[in-house]
Amino acid sequence: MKKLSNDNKVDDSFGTVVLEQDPQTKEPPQYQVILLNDDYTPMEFVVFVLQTVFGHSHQKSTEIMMEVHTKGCGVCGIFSKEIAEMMSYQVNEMAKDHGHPLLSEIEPLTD
Ligand code: TYC
Repeated sequence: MKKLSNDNKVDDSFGTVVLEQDPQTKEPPQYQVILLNDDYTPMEFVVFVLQTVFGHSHQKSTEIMMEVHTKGCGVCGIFSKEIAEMMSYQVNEMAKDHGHPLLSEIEPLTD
């Protein structure tokens, strides 16, 4: 492959012009914060955590909590790696501080 110009166009030697992403303009990877279900954490506490850590409304927090409760896990939000790590840490620490087994984890978003 040969670089044709500065605007990220590449000739694949079959005469096809392919658009190539400039590494400098590539978006940073994003991460989902996933909340896991358990049998013991009170529903109201999960809603409280979602409102406090993620800033979701009471309505939205209740929807996410019910999704986790019925399906086993659910997405609280999508962030950069550093922010997702911080949010997940806050959830897990809040749960520990209150003696609940509630856990969250982060997972890279693949496109
Ligand atoms: N399953 C819990 C209960 O019945 C509620 C719950 C919801 C716990 C979501 C964790 O991430 C969770 N009390």
